[in-house]
Amino acid sequence: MTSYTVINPATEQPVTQVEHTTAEQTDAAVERAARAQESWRAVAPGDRGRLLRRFAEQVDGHSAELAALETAGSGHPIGAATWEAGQVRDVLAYYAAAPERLTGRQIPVPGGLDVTFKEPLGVVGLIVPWNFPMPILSWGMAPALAAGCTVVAKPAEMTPLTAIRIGELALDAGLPDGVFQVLPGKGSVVGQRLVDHPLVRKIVFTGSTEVGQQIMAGCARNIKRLTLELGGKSANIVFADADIERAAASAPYAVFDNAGQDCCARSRILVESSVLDRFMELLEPAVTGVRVGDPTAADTEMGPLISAAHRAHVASYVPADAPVAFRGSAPDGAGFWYPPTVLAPVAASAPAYTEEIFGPVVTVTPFADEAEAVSLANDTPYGLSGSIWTENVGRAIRVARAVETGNLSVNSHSSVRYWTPFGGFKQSGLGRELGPDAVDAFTDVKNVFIATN
Ligand code: TAP
Repeated sequence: MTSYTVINPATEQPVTQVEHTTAEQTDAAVERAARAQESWRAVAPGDRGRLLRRFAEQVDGHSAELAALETAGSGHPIGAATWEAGQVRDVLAYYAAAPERLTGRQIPVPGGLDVTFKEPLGVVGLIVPWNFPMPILSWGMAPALAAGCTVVAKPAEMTPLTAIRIGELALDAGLPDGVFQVLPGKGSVVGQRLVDHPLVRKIVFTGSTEVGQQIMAGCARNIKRLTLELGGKSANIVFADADIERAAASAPYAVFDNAGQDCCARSRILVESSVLDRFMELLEPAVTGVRVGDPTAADTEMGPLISAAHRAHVASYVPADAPVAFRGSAPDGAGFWYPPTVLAPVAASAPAYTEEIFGPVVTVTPFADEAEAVSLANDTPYGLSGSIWTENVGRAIRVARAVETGNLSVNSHSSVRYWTPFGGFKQSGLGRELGPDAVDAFTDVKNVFIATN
């Protein structure tokens, strides 16, 4: 059996060693999940809700421990990691109310009665990336469990620690054996087996568009249900009539959150030409003011990148002749540090402008008018997120409707609320997570006609 040494990205020191799950162990876990599903779906709705609330309480009671694990294993600043553990608790508590609301319909038909049932799909395979190990795990896990599905989760190879601990907390909360299992290991082994195994009825995948394409092809073999949350190259559009001070102060947090390792990162700032100079003047202190450093310190805003290889990848977007307008700071010495970096002016063909960087690098591009802003924002195969800054409410709505992306904020850089739907347009994904309807994605509708004559 092989194993993986989890490395602290801020110190480059080993944290712990985690054994890889094999393909045979993955099959055994899927079979256990399929057996557990028979009884889990039969648990009375109120009791299923109660168990999920207890699971939320367990997470809440261990949130400091989970946050510290994430800081050590993923380099997230402790403040952010604490929020992420709270997100798992809140998502579980939100979907704990769903089992008692999984209602079907009664449809008028001649000669009888027609009713529909929302039946749980069965075993769900949940494949999670390394950038937000806790929240993304919870977004699939909680509604699937609420629907009466059982879940086999595969965390990213580099960041398995919090998922493993959350799996233990599920058992402590009283979830029956086999209802929620966490299998650390490789995507090419555990992830692939979840995609291929006929007893896994749905895959929830969050990760790169390239791997998402392979997974979609794999799911086609068994007509497996699929949710895909993929990459992004989102725009932050600043109009001349906006509150430019607020727009500039917020812009670093729209892209450098989690060191830019964020699918919703607004990594292209588009600014109306007439206010470009003023915006850049205001952006510089906002960028240099981002507190980058020791992720265990309470006031740190940005930590390191996940690995040396990822840092080299991010750095490749900023070659020696790159048009660096200004950059923030980053510690020297051990740790996979990279400073917040602003590139301007950039060519429309520059990889930093066209590709998802997944690091703290942002480009700034001017536009002449609303039509050009929309056209630039849409000139990408992705469509996940974005922001619009304007004081004109008509324009805000017009542009929000015109930008081909799933999640937009006006005069804000916020991205995800667990009680509103989240997901991508175009190559950023398929299906929606979160919000009041997310449980439906883990059920199939069964239609039953009962003759009365
Ligand atoms: P990927 O390399 O695509 O990996 C994501 C997950 O898939 C990991 O658990 C990985 O396992 C697994 N995997 C890899 N190959 C697989 C295969 N052949 N079959 C099944 N599973 C496989 O992405 P990443 O680098 O971890 O994450 C970054 C990407 O995720 C970015 O593009 C980012 O935009 C996207 N992302 C999107 C969202 C949303 S909500 N849209 C949120 C976060 C991240 P290993 O760890 O073993 O490789």
